[in-house]
Amino acid sequence: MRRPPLTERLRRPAVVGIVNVTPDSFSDGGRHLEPAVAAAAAHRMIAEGAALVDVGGESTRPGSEGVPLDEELRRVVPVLELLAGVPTSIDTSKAEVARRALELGAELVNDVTALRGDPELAGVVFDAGASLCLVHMQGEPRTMQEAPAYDDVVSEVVAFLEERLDVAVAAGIAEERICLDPGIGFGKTVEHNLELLRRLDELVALGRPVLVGISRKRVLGRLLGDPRATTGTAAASVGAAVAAFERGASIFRVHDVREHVEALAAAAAVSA
Ligand code: HH2
Repeated sequence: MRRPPLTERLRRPAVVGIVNVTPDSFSDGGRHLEPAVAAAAAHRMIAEGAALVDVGGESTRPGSEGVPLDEELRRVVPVLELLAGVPTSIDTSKAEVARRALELGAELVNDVTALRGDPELAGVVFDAGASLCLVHMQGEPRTMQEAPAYDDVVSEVVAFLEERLDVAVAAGIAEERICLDPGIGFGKTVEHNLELLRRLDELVALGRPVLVGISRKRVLGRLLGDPRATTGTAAASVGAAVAAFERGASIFRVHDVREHVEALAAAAAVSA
């Protein structure tokens, strides 16, 4: 029997903990390369209140190159094997990585290419009855921060996600299994990112849960005055997450789980 859609089961606000099994992720690169260390971090995040942990084996930070399939599998499979019974998602654009992860119990595929990277991925998500996160990105990670440009970033991101939602639904994936993500930092200037959060209601209006991933991203360091920052602080991350929550975001992909869970619980109590 197919499980009810994860995107419907997550209570708002839901926190997703990030476990990057990569040597080069911008914030936690190298920390979780040992499977047992990654699994322990995931268990700690769940104990701190994460609804899900997002396991990824390929960095998509600005400037990063792709990772070959074998290497991505080598990184994530042992971690997912250790996480049997823990609610997980897989951060990948590769159909084969998604397929293995779903076999090992992952419930959601988090695809930063929004089904543009691998033509087989939609079928893998459909066959498994999995949930899917569609993310906006202008360009590709290697070059996306070179000169991001939009006429109106919000209407372009909304139109893009609406089109990708149609593509996913046409591939048979139930709309109730899909969440949408404006892709903070994926081909955007500081001002583009802020405008997307300011007008998040326009994305929420598409009727699907909105996921925001701004945790420790460079936009946060830059808005605090360092034009060359490559990361932001946990405190700035929490502030941005609460602001996004107030504008309708439902799911928060974060490194600092306890801080987000507590801050969002307080914000939710105030707005209840
Ligand atoms: N951001 C990153 C990776 N995956 N997925 C979603 N849905 N939304 C995001 O904003 C998002 C994402 C990049 O951040 P991180 O995983 O911390 O770093 P890296 O890509 O360097 O591994």
